[in-house]
Amino acid sequence: MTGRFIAFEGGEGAGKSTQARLLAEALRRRGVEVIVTREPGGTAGAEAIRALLLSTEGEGWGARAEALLFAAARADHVERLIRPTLARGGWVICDRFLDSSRAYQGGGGGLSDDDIRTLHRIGSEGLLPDLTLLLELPADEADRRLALRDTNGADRIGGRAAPYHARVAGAFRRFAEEEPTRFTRIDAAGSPEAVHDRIVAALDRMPSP
Ligand code: T5A
Repeated sequence: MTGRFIAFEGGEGAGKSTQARLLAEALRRRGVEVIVTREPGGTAGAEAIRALLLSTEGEGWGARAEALLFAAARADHVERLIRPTLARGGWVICDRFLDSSRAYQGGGGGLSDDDIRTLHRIGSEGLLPDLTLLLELPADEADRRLALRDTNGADRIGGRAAPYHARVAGAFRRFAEEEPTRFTRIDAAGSPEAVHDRIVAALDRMPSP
């Protein structure tokens, strides 16, 4: 038996980490073995790459180097954590996955979708989640939540200008319209509990393997 792979996607501050945690707790109450992990990160190597990507020190990375680093972090994460967990029947909840690279390095950074998908094919053999939950929240509400939390400022990518993040949001919307069966759109407004209930309803509609 293989486990199930669920990814949370969406813009900054939409509530992905909060909802990943709440969903894991709900699944554990149902007796499911589940891990919560994140991108970039999740393994020692990928966390090291995360630090390189998100640090605000130094001059940062060009769009191509950035895309390669995200793909390298994902390759390590898939090989060392995600695939082994699924193979032993565990569930994986991942805070961001491939579609973040498509939205940020593609939509935001200008790389082609074909190039991002090629990097993913090489790095991670094209692995895709069984369910991708796209959390959608108006930018002003996300900004309000982040202002309350990030009193020390944003990381290198989160701190990019509003037009960059508008392109990211537009890209996520386009992906969901293009692949309505792969993406489940979740209204991320309201209390954490209300959003969680929408997610559990979406999960319960997911076909059995
Ligand atoms: N990136 C990542 C790429 O460019 N390419 C890639 O391929 C990948 C994988 C990752 C950065 O890297 C980029 C995208 C990002 O810029 P990150 O630190 O993981 O950096 O940042 P995010 O994924 O954006 O995560 P955040 O932590 O900023 O936002 P979340 O997880 O969406 O939101 P969360 O749950 O932390 O909530 C934010 C705040 O709002 C509160 C929370 O308590 C928290 O304070 N909150 C709510 N408040 C009111 N109502 C609700 N319903 C709330 N839900 C949460």
